[in-house]
Amino acid sequence: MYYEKSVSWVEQIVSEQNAWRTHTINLIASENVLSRRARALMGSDFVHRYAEGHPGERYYQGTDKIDEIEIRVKKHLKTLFDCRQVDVRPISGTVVNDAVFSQYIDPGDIVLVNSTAGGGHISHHKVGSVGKYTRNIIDFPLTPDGYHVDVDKTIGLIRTVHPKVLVLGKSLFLFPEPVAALAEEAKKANALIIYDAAHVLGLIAGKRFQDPLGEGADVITASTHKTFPGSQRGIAISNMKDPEWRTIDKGAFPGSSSNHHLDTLVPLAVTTYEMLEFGEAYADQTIRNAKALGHALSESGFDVQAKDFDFTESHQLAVDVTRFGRGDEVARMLKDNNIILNMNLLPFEPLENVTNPAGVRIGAQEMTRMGMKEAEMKEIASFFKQCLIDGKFVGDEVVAFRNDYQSVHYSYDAQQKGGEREKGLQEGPVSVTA
Ligand code: DSN
Repeated sequence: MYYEKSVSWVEQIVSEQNAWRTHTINLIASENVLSRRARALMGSDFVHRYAEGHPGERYYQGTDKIDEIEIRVKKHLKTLFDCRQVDVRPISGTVVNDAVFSQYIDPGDIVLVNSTAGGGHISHHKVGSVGKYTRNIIDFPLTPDGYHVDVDKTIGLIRTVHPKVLVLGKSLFLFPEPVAALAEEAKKANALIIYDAAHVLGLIAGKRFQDPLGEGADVITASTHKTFPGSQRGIAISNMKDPEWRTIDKGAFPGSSSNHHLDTLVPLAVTTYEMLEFGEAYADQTIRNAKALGHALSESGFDVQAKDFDFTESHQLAVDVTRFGRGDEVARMLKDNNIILNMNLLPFEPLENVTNPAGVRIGAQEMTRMGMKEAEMKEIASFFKQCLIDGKFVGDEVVAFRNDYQSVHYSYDAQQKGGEREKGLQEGPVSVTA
């Protein structure tokens, strides 16, 4: 019988993780860090509690305080995204996708999505959420560079197959989607445009990416913890009017979640303030950093994708690493040097390569939030070169480098100095009212 006599090993592992990941160069494009002020609110009494439905119409007593937080965070999110409707109850990006897909996709419906190799998220595919509702899933045609939807071919496809839904947005997401170019044709075909903004929500909030609703998308789904540097949850955003929005509301509850994990809603309220106040500067620097890293890696001899398009307009880069091995091997080599990223299929690769693809994906958002700028991106590119091209171990240098970047910028943390931060948790400026 497996039975360890103490739980201290759990505490030990958590403390090792904290020490390790605060001293690694974190380039996973789907992650970010909470500010100290947001994180300090986790683990409150809300971690024990339940709430279903909407504030004021709950199925449990004792929800007065979370009701107040939920009402106010939604108001602030509506200000941030300049929209009519927000649902903060889905507990992740995939859960919010399922909440929306379940309401709009019926057996036999045709749905256009980004292919897996073209960057599409697993929830958009046959084995994911869309596949639970229909098998008729067609990939958007791509332009020869592989990183853009081919608009003319897609318009032809819409006219021929009459899709019910277009799912734009993806996980390997270097450039804006052609929402405006497809919106008119989608409308003529009576097709709904769902825009999965999980990766770029923080860039949209910071007004440095496209404006999907303004360009004609019907609903945005997203997680709240990639470029949007919040707690791990999901969100739906739209300008639909109430009767239509009620469909998505039902998809969120009771359709895809009941209690919505109140402990993680609380820090989201703080992150929303941070994005209202510092979001534009953060989004701007994130994209500058991604571009700077793309240039520096390319100059060092790496095959950074989409060179003809200046590598990226988002937080991400894609690199073909086949010169050094497969993506999984290269990601492991970098991890052994304290540089953390993930392997990724590149456009037009066969799906069989999913566990040993040609590429790796890089995200600049977390290191941007830790205060790094273009100069630091050059240093990161140099670590890549030393490790992968020169075959040197740079793990200790990476730890020493990262030691200088330990506070979260674009947040209230950054306004307080050193030991003042903890005290500051109670005191930072709050300039937006509910
Ligand atoms: N698959 C995750 C990613 O893009 O990393 C998102 O769920």
